[in-house]
Amino acid sequence: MLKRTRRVALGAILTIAALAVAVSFVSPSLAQSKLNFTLATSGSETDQRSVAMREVFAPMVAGFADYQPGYNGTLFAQGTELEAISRGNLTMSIASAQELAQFFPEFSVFGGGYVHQDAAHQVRVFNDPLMDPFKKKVEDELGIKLLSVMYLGRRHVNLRFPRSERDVQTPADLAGVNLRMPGTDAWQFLGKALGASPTPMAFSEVYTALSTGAVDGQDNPLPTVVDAKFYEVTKQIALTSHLVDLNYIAFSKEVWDSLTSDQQLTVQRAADAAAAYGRLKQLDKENSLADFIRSQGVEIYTPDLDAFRTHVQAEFINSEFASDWPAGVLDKINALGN
Ligand code: KDO
Repeated sequence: MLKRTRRVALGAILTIAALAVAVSFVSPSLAQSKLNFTLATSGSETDQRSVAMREVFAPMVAGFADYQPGYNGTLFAQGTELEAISRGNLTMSIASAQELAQFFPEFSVFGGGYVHQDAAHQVRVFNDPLMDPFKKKVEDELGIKLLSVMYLGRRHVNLRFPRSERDVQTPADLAGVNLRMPGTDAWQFLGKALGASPTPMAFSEVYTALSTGAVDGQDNPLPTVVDAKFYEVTKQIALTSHLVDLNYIAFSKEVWDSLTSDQQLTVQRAADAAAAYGRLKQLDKENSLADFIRSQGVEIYTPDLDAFRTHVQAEFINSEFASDWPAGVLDKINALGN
């Protein structure tokens, strides 16, 4: 009797052990059946585009994909993300038009000074048929889908010098100013068109470069000045609004093609929802941060905007960049403005 009980108990233990082994084999493969969407950005975790992707995009795709973001350029350095997606090493990035212009020079039109007028204009341009050949080329030749357009904001000139040392009213007042700009040709040209001497540098290095005086200034929207704490190491902001800046949500075409049509629809909706949410948050911050920045000892003022607009637009129109813009595209963009 005792023998039989022991046999039954042993049997039960073996069955449980076998089940445990089976489960331990099954669970990893179940976990793997969910996709991993990696995203690389040089933005911080608290940047509104990052927040929007984490709080809006990620939950919407959670049924079939885990969202895995890498902030502050830790997954891939700024400017190398598109190549990483193209090679199959990354799913997504938050890409600038100037980065795309490295592969397709015509994209420099979307990074041209005083081209977009505001956030709504960016959206109209992105959704207009004028974008179709641009999107198609990126898809066909780089294997990347541009899902949606995110709003970064109006870029302004932000300098280490107090205004008493350098009052920036016109482009001539930026002569000799060593202005950090992101590191592609189209970005560098924007710095030159502003009248400054541009220096290429990754976003993650800007704070230190400002604090040590390796550069005289940088350009970014007010929310970025606050998020990256540039107000700690600068003394003035001239509200040049020289670029209403955008980023595209770039997505691997290879991964896209592996999705079901329902999943594709969900990813597209999630990207649009995140972009819309981030845009509203960023606009809100842009409209409310000036007082805080001033309270930190940074003077904020409006320079001669006509002088900047006229100069920067003429520089672009007469540049080699403009010769890459498809005929009539600037007129179409302008026609979508206010
Ligand atoms: C920057 O390097 O100044 C910039 O603002 C350029 C943008 O296109 C974008 O890459 C942004 O940095 C990063 O996302 C960090 O905010």
